[in-house]
Amino acid sequence: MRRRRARLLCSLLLTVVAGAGTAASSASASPASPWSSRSSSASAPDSAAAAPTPLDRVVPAPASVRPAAGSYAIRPDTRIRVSGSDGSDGSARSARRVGDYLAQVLRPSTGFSLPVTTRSGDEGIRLRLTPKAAGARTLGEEGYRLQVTGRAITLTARGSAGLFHGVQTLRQLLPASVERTTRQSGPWRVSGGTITDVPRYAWRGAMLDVSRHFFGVDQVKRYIDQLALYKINKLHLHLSDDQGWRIAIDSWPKLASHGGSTQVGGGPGGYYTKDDYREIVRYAASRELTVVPEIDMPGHTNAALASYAELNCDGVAPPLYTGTEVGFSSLCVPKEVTYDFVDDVIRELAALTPGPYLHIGGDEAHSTSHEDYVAFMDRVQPVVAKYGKTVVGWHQLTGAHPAKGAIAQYWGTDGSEKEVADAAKAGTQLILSPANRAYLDMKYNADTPLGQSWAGYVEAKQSYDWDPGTYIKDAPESSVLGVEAPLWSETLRTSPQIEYMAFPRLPGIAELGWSPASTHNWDEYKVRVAAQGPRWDAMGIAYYHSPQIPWPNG
Ligand code: TNX
Repeated sequence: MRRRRARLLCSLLLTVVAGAGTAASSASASPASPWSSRSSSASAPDSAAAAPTPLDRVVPAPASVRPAAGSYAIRPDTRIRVSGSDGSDGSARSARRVGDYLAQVLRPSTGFSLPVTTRSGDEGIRLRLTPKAAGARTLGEEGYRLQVTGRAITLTARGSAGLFHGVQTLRQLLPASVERTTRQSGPWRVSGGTITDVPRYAWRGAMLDVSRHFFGVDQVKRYIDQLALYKINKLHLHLSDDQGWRIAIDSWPKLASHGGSTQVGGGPGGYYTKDDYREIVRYAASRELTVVPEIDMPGHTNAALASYAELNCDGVAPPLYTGTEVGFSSLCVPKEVTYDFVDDVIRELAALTPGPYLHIGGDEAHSTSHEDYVAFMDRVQPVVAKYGKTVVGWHQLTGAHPAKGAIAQYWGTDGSEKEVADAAKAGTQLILSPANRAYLDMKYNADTPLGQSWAGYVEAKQSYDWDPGTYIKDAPESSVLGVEAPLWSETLRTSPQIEYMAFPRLPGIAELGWSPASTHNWDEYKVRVAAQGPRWDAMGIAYYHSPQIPWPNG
């Protein structure tokens, strides 16, 4: 009964979202938007009054948890003590940056001043970045240790990413109301004990399709903040497709000005200036995410073909496209100008991108012959290397000749593709995004008002319950670099719509990427993810109330 009411409420809310224009979807609009479930959960029992959250009630599940007696309470006079190593490795600055971030999270809801200080002390919240400490060696760049006693919370890491991920764990150990932006009553207690945590995989990605519908910088930042909560470390931006070219390229200006001028359904579209893109990269880095830009080629290129007639084999520019069909466009493989274009685009994009990866797409090239596809990839992959980047491509690349070091992103469903396994055996690393598990744009069920269903319905359990290490038949487990959750935007226009599709599935994919396989257990996971619901309410995240998950607030 409660569930049915929750579902009804959900679909009502969705009707509101579906009708909301893009203006209502900017980051700043969210906390106060009619979407936020703040008011509905304000009357829920205050979880802060209950026992503090057990140390293992965290998503992704930590690698090791040792509970101990007692707890630490953040108080009005608590300080955040940051320290780096004595050397000039920048660790002191990084520790301060993470300390400032933690303070920003905690100050509004606690109402405490929480000064960030480099003064040492054996009490308070202590963030220690010790790149060379012997005891920290096993933590790697992304791992952390969180020790909680009655006197102090001590977070130790070797890299700023580890410290930052540890802060995300600490947030989840505090009452959900800590995420609110107005003063709450507390108390702010954290259970005693030690968490030692390292990721299973190096690649824990999320992809946002900004081509089918364009999302502005603030919307992307809002999503970055949500990804960071679950220790996602790659933001893959699908920057071009048939419906829109979304990044300014100086040497081919019409790509953005014309190719970016519309979107699915014929709206105004948009594109990132180079400064916009730099700002996204900077913000992502401040949340320990690396941006992976994608220019999809040789198919999915109508927006480019519409912008420059010479890129077409017949020399005629097609009209802009605002539908949702795929597979009808192709760059002209035999023409030399195609490679001038590709070189210029990759050069400018590589120069803007500090991360080591550049994604060249390569999926659904149904209008390119196999021979042309192979010839195109043989010419284009070395261009990516020439500009100092590592090739990432959709797994169709494994049907051509993946360059040495190239990474293939798997988006099939059952893991049976022989060419993918063969490439993996020959050294190609794999990112797993099986469409019937990891695609966040698939409908949850027949009633989901957004999304697609070509890979089936993907409920929360279906999305979580698989093993990336063994998913591709006959691929060595060591070839798996990690996982990624793509969010295609044919049906999505607003931040609440992004959130409805991403939550609760995204945290499940994040857990597959982070947590040891030994922790994998749906019945335990569903309880941990249920505890995220009140946090999402507090943050104004418009999530899907999956009936498979025992939400504490219905
Ligand atoms: C397949 S997955 C696509 C996209 C669509 C998506 C919709 C992949 C590499 N290509 O072009 O947007 O399905 O679910």
